[in-house]
Amino acid sequence: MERYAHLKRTDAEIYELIQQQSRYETSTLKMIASESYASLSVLEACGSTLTNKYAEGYPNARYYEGNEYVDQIESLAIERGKKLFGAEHVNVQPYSGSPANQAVYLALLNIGDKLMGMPVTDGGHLTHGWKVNFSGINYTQIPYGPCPDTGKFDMDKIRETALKERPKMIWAGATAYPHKIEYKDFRAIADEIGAYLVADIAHINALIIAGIHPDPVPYCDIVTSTSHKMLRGPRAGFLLSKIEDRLQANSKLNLAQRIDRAVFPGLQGGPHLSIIAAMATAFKEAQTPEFKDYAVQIVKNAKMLAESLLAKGYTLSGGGTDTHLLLLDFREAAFTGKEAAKALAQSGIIANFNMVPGDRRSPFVTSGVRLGTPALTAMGMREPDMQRVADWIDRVCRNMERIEEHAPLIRREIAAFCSQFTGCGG
Ligand code: DSN
Repeated sequence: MERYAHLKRTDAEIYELIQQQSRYETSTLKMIASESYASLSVLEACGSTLTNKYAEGYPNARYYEGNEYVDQIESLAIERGKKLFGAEHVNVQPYSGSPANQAVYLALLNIGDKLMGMPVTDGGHLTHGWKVNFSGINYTQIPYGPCPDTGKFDMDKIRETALKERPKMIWAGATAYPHKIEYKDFRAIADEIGAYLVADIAHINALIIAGIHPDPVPYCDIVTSTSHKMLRGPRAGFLLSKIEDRLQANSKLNLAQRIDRAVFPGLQGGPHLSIIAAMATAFKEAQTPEFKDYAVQIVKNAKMLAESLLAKGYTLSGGGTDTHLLLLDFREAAFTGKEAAKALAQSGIIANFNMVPGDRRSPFVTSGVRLGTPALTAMGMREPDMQRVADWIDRVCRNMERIEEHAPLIRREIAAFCSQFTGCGG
């Protein structure tokens, strides 16, 4: 049967918009660093009849009857997650990354407590204590970030801040940091002040799975993640943790129990079972050699893109990348990050404007553009393709003042180029 056959018949408007979005994505260069493509198997599980079921609670301890099969599905997701990450405890119920992070606060902190995290403007996430987010409204963020001159963390400076402020928890994680995060160093600081260490690996989980990025699991009390982004799973979140609480050995509930209680009933009601099934599928796919190749290629592609842009005279925050993303630094340019992102999108290169270390422009316009390679890698692109991508980016940036004239031609070239790649799942 034709895919989406029923939807096409009963809701042609939504069907057509989905088709258009799908065609748009596959005929442009999807370079938003937090996006990739879920496999068809993951999409099928997301669209399954499991969406009809309520199962508040956890496997074998539900508040509803009729969960024999969904218990098996959630248990499978948990077991696969444990194996994939080497974690003692896994919770697969968070609706997404932000609710997963919310559960961490509920499990570890009291309202008003101090935590150390990176402001959004330094490459952190909203939920790491940003002032307009619940995490900044209810808790006290002690900020840290990369040095404006090097674009990298200065661990001595981070330690100094931690010793002075003594936060109860430290976030190690980012949405716009192109370098490796050394969890071991963060753990040493956390140990000195008796703080919890929590990693948010939403952006880099596939690199950790492939063994090409330091592994947070041995060093962190809790690790949070999304299952979409480079993991290529459903739009959801999950939590990995130790079972015992190393800072409160005598507490009535251990760490794993506190995490589970924070997710349900603390924050959420019924788990999204179709999504949990899709997460189990994504965890299975992530154990294959093909997935590891994909993760390794993401970084090779990012490095080649960085090299090609540097060779053309562009400035990259931190001088390049060790991960899946790079930050084009337009602090000295006549145009803003926002103007560049718009011109790139008009030309078929979809990215987002982003603050860069030392940015003097406002977060609403910024001086940077964040570029990521997961989706292009999932489509099947390799290093030589990145050189072509760099050429197009360069053409857009060199012709900002006459972009209306140049964009249609570049966009047609990119659409023809993208049509050669079939690995995008959708
Ligand atoms: N919004 C995501 C990103 O683009 O980095 C993080 O959750």
